[in-house]
Order: sequence, then C-alpha cells, then structure tokens
Amino acid sequence: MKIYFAGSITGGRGDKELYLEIINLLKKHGTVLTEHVGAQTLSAMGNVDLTDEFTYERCMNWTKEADVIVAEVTTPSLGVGYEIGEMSGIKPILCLYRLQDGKRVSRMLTGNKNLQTEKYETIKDIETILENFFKNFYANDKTNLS
Ligand code: 6IA
Repeated sequence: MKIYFAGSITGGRGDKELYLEIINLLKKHGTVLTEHVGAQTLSAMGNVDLTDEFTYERCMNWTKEADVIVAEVTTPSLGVGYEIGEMSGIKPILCLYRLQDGKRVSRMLTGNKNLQTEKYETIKDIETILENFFKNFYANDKTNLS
C-alpha cells in the first residue's frame, strides 16, 4: 500500500507536529511516499535547494504512484488543494479536518462526492478514521477483483 500524505507547506506550518503524528499512524498501513511533509525542520519558505519544476514533477509522479491520498486540510494550502483536485475521481482520497473558530473547510472539498471528508477532534479519532478508511479500501478492492 503506497500512501501519499498531503499537508500544508507554503500555506503554513502550524500543524507540522500533527502531520508527523499522522504520518506515523499511516506507516502502520503502508509506505508513506511523502514523509518530508512532516519534517519538523521544514519551514513555509522551504529549506531545500530543489527547483520548483523538480518539486512539482516529483509530487505529481508520487500522486500517480500512490494507491490512496490522505490529506490534512485544516490549514488551507493551494498545493494540497491542487493535489486533491488532480486526483479527484481517480484514486480514493481522504481529507481530515478539525473545526476552528470562525473558519470552515472549503465547500470545494466537502461538496465533492469523490472525496471522503472526515472531521476529527483528537489523534485517537484520526486513528479510528484511518482504520475504517483502509478497511473499506481493501473491502472494495476485493469486490473489484471478484
Ligand atoms: O502550497 P503548499 O506548499 O502548502 O503545498 C503543499 C503540498 O504540496 C504538500 O502536500 C506537498 O506534497 C506538496 N509540496 C509543496 N512544496 C513541496 C516541497 N518543497 N517538497 C515536496 N512537496 C511539496 C520542497 C521542500 C521539501 C524537499 C522538503
């Protein structure tokens, strides 16, 4: 199982510790292609000397290679939205978010029937959501094979 984890980089790194926790949970279910999203040293300005083109191409290749996309969307990010849009209807996509005062998640996500959007409050909630998501993935996979 190859998992593409998407989380905000340029959009803001306020949830970087949470991203790392989610990546560690995801590792129980498969290989996470994008562990750098949880790097605690990575700032919103980016601190690695890669060209924009290389970064874009590599991300798009990984989204194509992945079996599923899991995105944390509480912090709005153009890149995460773009990745979700590109893969919508092509691969299973799970979007995780928590409610924040005075803000709501974009209706472009919650209104898209191709996406599974799940609200959480605690990391324990995320653990349960992930277990159900992967259970459904394998159940659907069996249905497709038979
Ligand atoms: O617009 P944003 O930068 O917030 O978009 C974040 C999303 O785009 C993440 O889900 C990443 O998959 C992808 N992304 C954006 N910038 C990078 C990046 N920068 N590297 C990899 N994925 C990126 C270079 C730093 C990295 C080598 C540590």
